[in-house]
Amino acid sequence: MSTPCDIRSTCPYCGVGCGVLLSPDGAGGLAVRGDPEHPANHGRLCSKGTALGETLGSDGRLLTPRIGGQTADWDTALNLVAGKFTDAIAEHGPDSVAFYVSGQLLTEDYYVANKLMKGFIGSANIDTNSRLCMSSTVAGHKRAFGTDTVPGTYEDLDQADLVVLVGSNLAWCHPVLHQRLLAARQRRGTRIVVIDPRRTATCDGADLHLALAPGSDVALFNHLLAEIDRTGHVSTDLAATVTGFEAALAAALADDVGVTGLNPDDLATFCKLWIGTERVVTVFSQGVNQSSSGSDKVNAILNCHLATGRIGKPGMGPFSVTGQPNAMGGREVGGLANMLACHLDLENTSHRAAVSGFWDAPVPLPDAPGLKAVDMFRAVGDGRIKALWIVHTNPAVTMPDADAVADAIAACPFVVVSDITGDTDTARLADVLLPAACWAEKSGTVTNSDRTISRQRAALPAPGAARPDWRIMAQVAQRMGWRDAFDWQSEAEIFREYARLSAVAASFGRDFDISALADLDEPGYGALPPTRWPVTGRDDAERFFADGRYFHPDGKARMLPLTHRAPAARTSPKYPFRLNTGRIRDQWHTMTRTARAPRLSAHLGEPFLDIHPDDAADLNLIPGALVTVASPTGRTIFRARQTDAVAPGQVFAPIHWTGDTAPSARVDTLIPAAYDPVSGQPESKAAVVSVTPFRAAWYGFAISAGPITPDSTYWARARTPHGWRAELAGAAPLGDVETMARALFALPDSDLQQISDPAKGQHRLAFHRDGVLEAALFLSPTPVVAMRDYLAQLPGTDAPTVLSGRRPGDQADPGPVLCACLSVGVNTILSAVETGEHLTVESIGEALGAGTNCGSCRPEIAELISRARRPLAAE
Ligand SMILES: Nc1nc2c(c(=O)[nH]1)N[C@H]1C(S)=C(S)[C@@H](COP(=O)(O)OP(=O)(O)OC[C@H]3O[C@@H](n4cnc5c(=O)[nH]c(N)nc54)[C@H](O)[C@@H]3O)O[C@H]1N2
Ligand SMILES: Nc1nc2c(c(=O)[nH]1)N[C@H]1C(S)=C(S)[C@@H](COP(=O)(O)OP(=O)(O)OC[C@H]3O[C@@H](n4cnc5c(=O)[nH]c(N)nc54)[C@H](O)[C@@H]3O)O[C@H]1N2
Ligand code: SF4
Ligand SMILES: [Mo]
Repeated sequence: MSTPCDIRSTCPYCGVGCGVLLSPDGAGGLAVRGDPEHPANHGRLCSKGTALGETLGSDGRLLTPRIGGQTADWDTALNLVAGKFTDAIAEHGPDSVAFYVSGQLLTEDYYVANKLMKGFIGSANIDTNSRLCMSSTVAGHKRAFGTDTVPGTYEDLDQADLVVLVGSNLAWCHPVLHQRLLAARQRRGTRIVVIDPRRTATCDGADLHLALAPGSDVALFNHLLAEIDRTGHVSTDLAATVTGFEAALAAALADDVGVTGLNPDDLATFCKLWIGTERVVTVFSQGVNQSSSGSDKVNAILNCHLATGRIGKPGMGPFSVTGQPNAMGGREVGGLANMLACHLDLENTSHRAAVSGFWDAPVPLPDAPGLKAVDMFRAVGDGRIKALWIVHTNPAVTMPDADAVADAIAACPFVVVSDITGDTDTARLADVLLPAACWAEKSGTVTNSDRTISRQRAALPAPGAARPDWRIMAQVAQRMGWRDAFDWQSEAEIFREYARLSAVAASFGRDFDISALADLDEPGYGALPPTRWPVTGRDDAERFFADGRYFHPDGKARMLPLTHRAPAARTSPKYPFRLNTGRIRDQWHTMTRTARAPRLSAHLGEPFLDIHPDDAADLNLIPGALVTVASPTGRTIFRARQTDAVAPGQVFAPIHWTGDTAPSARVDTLIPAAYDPVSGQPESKAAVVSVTPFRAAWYGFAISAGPITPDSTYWARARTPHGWRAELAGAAPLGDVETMARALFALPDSDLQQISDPAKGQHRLAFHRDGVLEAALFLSPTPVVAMRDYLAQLPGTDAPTVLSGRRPGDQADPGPVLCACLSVGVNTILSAVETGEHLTVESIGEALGAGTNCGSCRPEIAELISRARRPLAAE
């Protein structure tokens, strides 16, 4: 139940778009609960949503504008930005400036950015991190349907009999949706197939996991199409609704499913399941999009749904799940360099004329696409872009060839970054930093994966001088001379203008139409409930494509002839491993928010490289070893984790660590800037690398109540409820350990307790003040063995036995945290399993609470139980 002081808003992380209830605690904090009335989550939240309240506070926030590192007032900063952009445009033309924005912006923010660049500056050089995320899906949808229409809804997952997850780790990346799918499976026995080169938490309990060769999805779905035809399952309505079948089938028949590396039995099982199940939803995500053949992968999936007519009906269809909270809204509002607002086309003269007239634009709208992300940063690098504004994204970490991108930003004559913190790898390179209000302080709308528009509502005042992104951009636009066109007083005004523009788009027969919301007054906008578009005020169709009509001029969908292409980078003796990258359960991208919540770092607190045990044996890796990973573009160091979840020859690393958290583990420094020729989306999951043992002269583990500032060759740090923890390693021999430790913790005169065995290279140091532990450091020539999670709790206590590195004998060690919501450790769960009384996930939940909140650790609990029971079964 909500209480009168609850503010309804939307989670600012993933595209599931869960509703949250926020109640300010009066001290700058917020209590956060799931909104039982929101159609996306019905009250549920995942670990990240649950911990939202812990990510707030003015600590670490950017509180004022900064120019060249110095605090400045808003007037000075806005005038400088407006002046520099105006000068660049006057001297070098409109295409000499660029905006790089984000799928995490609110629709109102996005609308302002797009209107300013395309309508008033007159350039299409606005692109967004959605280029790295959704652009292959946009291209695939437009090719097949004529517009970027997502036909799927969450209810389809409730109603399907088979759900195929392609390149999607739904359990970790869309956890609430995954739980919803598992609940449907409980009710109706939904079958689940996972198609992913890697075994993930999503595979747990799936009926089938197809560990296909990286990049081979087109060949797999071509095979399925051929089988659909061979078994006589092509839709009888095909001729009336679809063109291109013959050519698509011919190309499919000519393709070679052998490149998938899948065995014939699994292939047959998959085809039989898919073809034999009318209600099939094929969910896809970054394993599909982030590929040099990403658009073809999307169309290969759409081909199968179009051929069978399994689209536009309950419980079936292709369904691209969006990543960021407003990835979908950004597509609607035209945030990409190759589109206009409201799904109108930049290349279409009448579309341009209509939008130009609506905006009363002072210059002609650009008639060709602007620079897409990779090319944009190349243009920054070679000096074509004179002024760049980066809003709500961290490209120095997340763009492929990230070191080159950072160098390009550093060399650009004028760079503005709008962020909530000045401490990101990108913000550090800016000439001007502008403090943005964050999600809990701003107001606007977002659209989730199933086209539901939800309100984000401000629950807290913005700290310091921070302002909402739309206002900052509108104020710059006004100072560039366009006072009236950017003179909104509220988000609701922007939304109304946008809704009116959608009526213009609808007059061209486009899908995106929210014109019935154009008259929303302030209270109406304030109270807007979650609303799935279209919202035309007429009899809106229940779902798109139910009538077999698509948005190409002839009203028919297109099937495309497709052929498998291998990933752009080829393995070689120098780079023998294929590097896959992706997300972990409890962190969000570059961690500027999630790393502030200690419990979210408890699950996986250090960057890692997953490598198959056979490969690890070939490399003579010891347990806990660090490895150097090199590619043609960069070099990194990761902790190796040996696991058969990855196939031999493949390795996997997470994307989240940065210069601030683990500078030698920025994975995008390894990724080449290869991209899909149609969508421009980079191939973020198929780099080639070498892996070699990192020859550490020493390893270290540190805990501290205050910040830890290492400067060793390798380090990774994370917050804990009691301060910080860090993993360290050095290539050069240790010098004076006391000097090193005092500098590491900035504790020049605390009391030192030390146990050293210099001959063995073992050192343990603890610093106390007035009997209270401030910090401790463990050093060893081999990976440090210590009860890390236990030690991390000690700063701030008297901790008399800290130097033993372990818990006093009579207390059990809970082990690494598995359930982040309720802080339950692996050993605690294992002990419960060993009693023999708790052998199911449910029973563990009843006994320990683990897995009962967000549920996203349930697959890992199940895995623990089955691992612990295996020896028993073998007896
Ligand atoms: N916890 C968490 N959740 C998030 C995010 C986050 O940062 N953290 N970010 C959000 C965002 S922006 C996005 S875009 C989504 C992404 O959500 P997902 O796409 O589900 O996540 P990823 O981990 O990037 O990649 C998914 C899977 O693709 C697989 N894959 C790699 N190559 C191939 C291939 O060639 N074929 C196939 N079929 N699969 C392949 C990988 O092994 C990986 O398991 O997550 C959203 N949710
Ligand atoms: N190798 C590899 N690379 C990838 C991917 C991958 O799977 N593999 N995935 C790609 C994908 S799908 C995505 S979406 C990108 C994500 O990559 P990014 O968008 O670059 O990563 P974020 O950490 O989300 O960056 C958001 C920034 O906005 C700031 N911020 C937070 N709130 C606000 C606000 O309200 N206003 C403003 N102005 N700033 C704010 C944050 O502090 C942070 O610096 O990474 C891509 N890169
Ligand atoms: S699934 Fe988690 S991260 Fe995604 S919107 Fe819901 S609570 Fe937020
Ligand atoms: Mo994304």
